[in-house]
Amino acid sequence: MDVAITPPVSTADPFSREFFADPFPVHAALRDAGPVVRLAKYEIWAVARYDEVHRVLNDWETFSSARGVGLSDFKKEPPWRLPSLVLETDPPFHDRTRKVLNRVLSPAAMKTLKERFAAAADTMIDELLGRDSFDAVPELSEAFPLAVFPDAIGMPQGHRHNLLPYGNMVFNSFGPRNELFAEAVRDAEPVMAWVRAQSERKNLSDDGFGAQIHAAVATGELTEDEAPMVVRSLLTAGVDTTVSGLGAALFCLSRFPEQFQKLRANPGLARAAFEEAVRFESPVQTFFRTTTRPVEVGGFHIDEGEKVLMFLGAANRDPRKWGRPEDYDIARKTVGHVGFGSGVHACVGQLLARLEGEVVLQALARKVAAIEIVGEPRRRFNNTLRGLASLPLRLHRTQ
Ligand code: OVM
Repeated sequence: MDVAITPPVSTADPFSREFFADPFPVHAALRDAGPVVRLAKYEIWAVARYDEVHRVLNDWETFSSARGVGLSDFKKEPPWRLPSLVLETDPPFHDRTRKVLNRVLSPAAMKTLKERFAAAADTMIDELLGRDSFDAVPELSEAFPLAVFPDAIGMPQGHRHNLLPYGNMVFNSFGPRNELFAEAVRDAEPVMAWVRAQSERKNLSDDGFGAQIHAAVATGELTEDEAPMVVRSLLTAGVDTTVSGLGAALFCLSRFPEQFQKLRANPGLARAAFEEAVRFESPVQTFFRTTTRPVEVGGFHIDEGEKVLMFLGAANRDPRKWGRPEDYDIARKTVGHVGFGSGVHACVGQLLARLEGEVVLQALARKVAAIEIVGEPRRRFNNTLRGLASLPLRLHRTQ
């Protein structure tokens, strides 16, 4: 006899301002409700436990990205922008693009950037040490990626701040068509044409990531129409994410001074301290998949063509997986965290993100004795990203 098992249902809205202000009680409730939960408000499925999030991320054949990794199902409504050739695709088509990006963002490529990035971080921290106090969001977590990443791409000078409203818009677009999205579209409207122009070969230097992507046309790996689209992926995914990641690390190290002192004692922990901040805050909070077949998850039946929301941030603090998940601990074994995703779509820029995090935290560890929060930190709400609008800091110089 078939027994209809009704799945747990939640009325939570994970795209509301109340949720963004404090997502953690809702994360816990969703994890505790069951291995999958029905979100009544959006008529979708959600997974918030580590095991299920990891499973969904690692079964691309069942949980597809090609119908969009946001709430919108590309099969039911036309995509609002041309779909990404890497994010919003499945193998084997995905792998073609991914191979090019893997090469451009490879360990070997990172080696050539490391010294330059480290020098830029040292200069920036030296400058900030000369100030009484400053807002670490615009002046460090935004300023650093904007100082190094467009150069690495080979973009022309000027207007680089335009990348921020553009990224903010795209990351909001993965959620519902709420007020946050509408606002972000209004903010990004004036920079859309500029962003498109930045992806063209003629506007890129001969020695950056951009030129390397365009070079994949000559090898037959990409078509002429595809190359600017792949550059677009870098411009979209490479700034706001690392801004949120650096902000997360700075916020952690200023809230947990004993952890900063551990880092000062051993600056070699800079990379680990950044990684733990990515687990702890999960700058990218959520992505969706769409089921390609009927599937069972944790004993519950999900039909074909269903949207499944993955709470990366909840998985990264699941007590079923992590000891003392609410502690920011730079000595923690963070291996397995899903802050950069997992599986075939795992963040292709994660080595670049880690390099940026490492050099900034190394500079802090070497030059700064204490990080003081001197004003009220404010969050920036986004349908996908968890980040800050403001973090007023004072840096105390190492004697
Ligand atoms: C892209 C893209 C956009 C946003 C995020 C992302 C996290 C990729 O256009 O390919 O990955």
